[in-house]
Amino acid sequence: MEKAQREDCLIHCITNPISINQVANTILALGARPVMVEHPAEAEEITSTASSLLLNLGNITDVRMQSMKISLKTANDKGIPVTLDVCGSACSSLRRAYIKELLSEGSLTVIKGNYSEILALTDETYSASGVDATDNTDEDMIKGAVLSLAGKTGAVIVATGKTDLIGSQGTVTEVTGGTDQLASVTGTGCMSGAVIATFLAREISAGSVISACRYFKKCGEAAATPEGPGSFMTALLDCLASPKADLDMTLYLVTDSTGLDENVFLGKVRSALEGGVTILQLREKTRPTNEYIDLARKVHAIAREFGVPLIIDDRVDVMLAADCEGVHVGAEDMPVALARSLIGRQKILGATAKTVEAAKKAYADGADYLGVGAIYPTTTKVKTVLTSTDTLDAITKAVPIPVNAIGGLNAGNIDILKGINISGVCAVSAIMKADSPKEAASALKRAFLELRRDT
Ligand code: TZP
Ligand code: MG
Repeated sequence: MEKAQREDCLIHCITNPISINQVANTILALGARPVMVEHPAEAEEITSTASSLLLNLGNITDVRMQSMKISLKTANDKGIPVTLDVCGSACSSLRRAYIKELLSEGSLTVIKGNYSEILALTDETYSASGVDATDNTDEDMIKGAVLSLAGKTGAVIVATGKTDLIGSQGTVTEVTGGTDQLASVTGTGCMSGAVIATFLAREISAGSVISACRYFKKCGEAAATPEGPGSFMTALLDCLASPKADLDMTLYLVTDSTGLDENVFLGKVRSALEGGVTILQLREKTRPTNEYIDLARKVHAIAREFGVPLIIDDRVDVMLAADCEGVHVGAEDMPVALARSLIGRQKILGATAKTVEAAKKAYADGADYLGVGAIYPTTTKVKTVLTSTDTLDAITKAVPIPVNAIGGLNAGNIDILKGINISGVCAVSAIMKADSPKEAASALKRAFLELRRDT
């Protein structure tokens, strides 16, 4: 299926009343449109106009059971992805029997439940009381259940827990992170199902499901608050709505495709992401606009598999055309305030600053983060001057947004940054010119994390 535009994505949800509002708000936060319809006489009509169908068995009723079957058939006929949240399957034989019926009548894209709920679908003897996850279940046992269910049903299986386990075609991917606070409010499991259904509306793939799980965990982490569960839920929705919320500046790769064949270049980017790059910037100085947009789309697809935001260097138009997460501007590019007014509040806006004054102005004009350098002389083609570590230090103290260092940095020379409150390091050649961008990225990340720990 063609990847749908955000505003085109209608997500039909047949879900429970406990969390219906949170589920609808989650979908809205992701830029898609929720429709919560459960009358059997409306099910076919509504599903046929949707980009994705979410079925959630929480607090199930006869009416919803009837509608779900109608909507499943409609979705299957029209090639619309179906996410089944098997909420409560561990505590209800009615639900387990119903899931079997659904599986015999149609096909599911994703089956999602907590560890107990997934286990209950493969082990007839397993049962639990209540709908909450029991995280003390053996992870290897869950992996086995995930693989066997994936094999039997052809669906991507998502078992959520401290580590999400996503099974598809013989492999299990682990997604770690998140926060215990996700269990402090009701409905977060249903919300994660909504995130999966919404991601599937844009792209039907196991990678899309993995990205959804990563995104939800990152938003949970970013929303964690000592205030308590009420504030956490509010923050969680805010985080889901903004790609900035989970901005991880630890390892910022700025690309350089000079002299590289496109496939080699994309391979290097993928390898770097495998090595732990947390934010990516596509930097193209001479490429014609149409080719820049085309390449941005390709790089964006790869970055999304890793849940990493893609920032476009200099070009607001290219960023908007490829619907990337943000743009980075330097002193000779579009002014920060103007860029902000063109891209709106949600997109990430980065700026280069070489003085405290420029940093303060960029912050006041709407920058979300700053790149500061060159710290060392650089071999990468760039118009820059050296920035002292004293200036870098002063900038981190002058603005409340993340500040990254850039310029000639590699795993062996970042000790110079010790004691300075930067959020991460940026690199071009240390990663792009390495034989293994994966190893170079992972070494640089490790070096920075060690430096931060020792600071
Ligand atoms: N801005 C300041 S230095 C620089 C940019 C884009 C290039 C950094 O490249 P490298 O290869 O990491 O020194
Ligand atoms: Mg620039």
